[in-house]
Amino acid sequence: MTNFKVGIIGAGPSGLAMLRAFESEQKKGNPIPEIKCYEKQDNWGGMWNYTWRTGVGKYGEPLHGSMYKYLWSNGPKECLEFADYTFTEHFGQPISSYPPREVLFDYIQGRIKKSNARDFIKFNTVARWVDYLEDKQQFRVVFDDLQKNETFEEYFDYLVVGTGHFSTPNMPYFKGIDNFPGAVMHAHDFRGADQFVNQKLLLIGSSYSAEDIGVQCFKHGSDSVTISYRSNPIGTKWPEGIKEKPLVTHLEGNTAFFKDGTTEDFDAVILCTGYQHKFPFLPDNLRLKTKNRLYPDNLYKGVVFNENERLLFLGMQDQYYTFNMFDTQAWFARDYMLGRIQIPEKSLRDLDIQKWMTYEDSTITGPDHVDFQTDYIKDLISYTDYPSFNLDKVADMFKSWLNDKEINILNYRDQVYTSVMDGTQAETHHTPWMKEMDDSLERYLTEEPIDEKELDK
Ligand code: FAD
Ligand code: NA0
Repeated sequence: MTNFKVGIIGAGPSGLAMLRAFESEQKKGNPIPEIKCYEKQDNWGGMWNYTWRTGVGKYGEPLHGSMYKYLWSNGPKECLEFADYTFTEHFGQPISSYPPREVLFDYIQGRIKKSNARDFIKFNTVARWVDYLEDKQQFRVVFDDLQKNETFEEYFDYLVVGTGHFSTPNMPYFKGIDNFPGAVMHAHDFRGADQFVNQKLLLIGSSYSAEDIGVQCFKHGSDSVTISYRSNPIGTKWPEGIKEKPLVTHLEGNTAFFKDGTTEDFDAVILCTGYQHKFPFLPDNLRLKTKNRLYPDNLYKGVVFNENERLLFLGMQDQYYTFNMFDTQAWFARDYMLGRIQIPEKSLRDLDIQKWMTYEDSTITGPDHVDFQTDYIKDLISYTDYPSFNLDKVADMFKSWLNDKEINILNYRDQVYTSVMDGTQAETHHTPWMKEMDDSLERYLTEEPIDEKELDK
């Protein structure tokens, strides 16, 4: 049956994947349900829709964006490529394996612009509250139209939440940080290295944000970067100017004290301490409660909320795979909503979730995590007609990416990979990443290498 109504919250890569999944069904001539997507920003693309703002947006809503200037993909694009829309189809020529943000944003838009997806999206509209009405078996969702400053409500048979989970900072307290005289911010509010040129930086946390913000600030001229870890160091071979230290115990003035008994003075502190899964529009009984992990609890197949099977979540996992994983989830969600995939009763779903969580607990290394997520996607793909692709080869690319970063954190973005979708061999970028200071789409697509002599001046 298709005479039901689906609400999608968020038009980032996950929400757009959901729209695309239904569109591909419609293109086959099959009926689809009534769909409406609500996005609080004024454009689609989620995280990839860069904003200069921090704190709140123009309508006073907590700001979604955590991306910053000079952000280049941190994994090979060949690992995130859509199976039904390749980079070569979009750009008409081979490009490098690690494009900057604007180029990836352009790619995301390319696929969706070919459809009529925009007609289904209401922008500048924030989901405020959701109730599940047992008698009607429907969700009542209260929205605010931010432009008109008006509240309204809609009813849906299924609700798909694609609101991301890298927007609400996890902000731990360190004694003395209140009196630190320099800038203190979370990675969520970092908008580029410019303000940190010639500064001594302390980054707390040891994952992607610390690694990437640290390397970017080093590249753009910070004096020094010290990364302070709680559990494990990142452990790569750092160039002179970047180092890792155990956790900060406290600060006095601009001096940080570390667990190993050392001290160091800093000009600025950036908390790269991760994000919280936060759903202020969902009541307790519908809320996904999880840390950033590969298999969040309570989600059957990583998608269907186990306490209410009409509530679906996309993209809530920690991510090696991104765009193509969101696609496989969206295709699964679509076929489930269309009644093509029957899910088992709750106790059996619990067992399946437990099986995956136990598997995740047995993983230790980066390559283990890659294998885990590869297996997860293979499982999802087996249920739908999402175009299958060579996931083992993608897993191999992820593993060599991990290795490339260990060998040289400053030039891993100069490596090139081959698309498993269409066999296109990526081109070496015209300028080595460490020397390329301009991350615009225009500059990226020019053939001109930078003038090395100019750089040496
Ligand atoms: P998001 O992109 O976060 O989109 C969620 C959308 O939901 C947003 O548009 C938001 O405005 C909307 N929304 C939220 N709440 C509401 C509400 N209440 N009502 C209405 N709308 C709402 N991935 C990669 O593959 N490669 C990278 O190089 C990479 N770099 C990253 C760098 C940073 C700094 C961060 C934080 C993430 C990065 N990622 C990267 C991961 C990134 O999160 C995913 O690529 C992708 O954006 C996730 O898509 P999503 O749609 O699930 O969430
Ligand atoms: P992320 O690095 O922002 O990436 C998000 C980190 O915070 C862990 O190291 C954790 O340590 C540490 N931490 C948490 N609480 C702490 C505390 N109280 N004291 C000290 N350290 C603390 O977050 P996480 O969750 O990976 O790590 C948290 C996403 O952003 C990633 O998916 C990544 O893909 C994306 N991203 C991408 C890019 C680019 O593509 C750049 C930045 C971010 P511990 O002890 O728990 O290990 C370029």
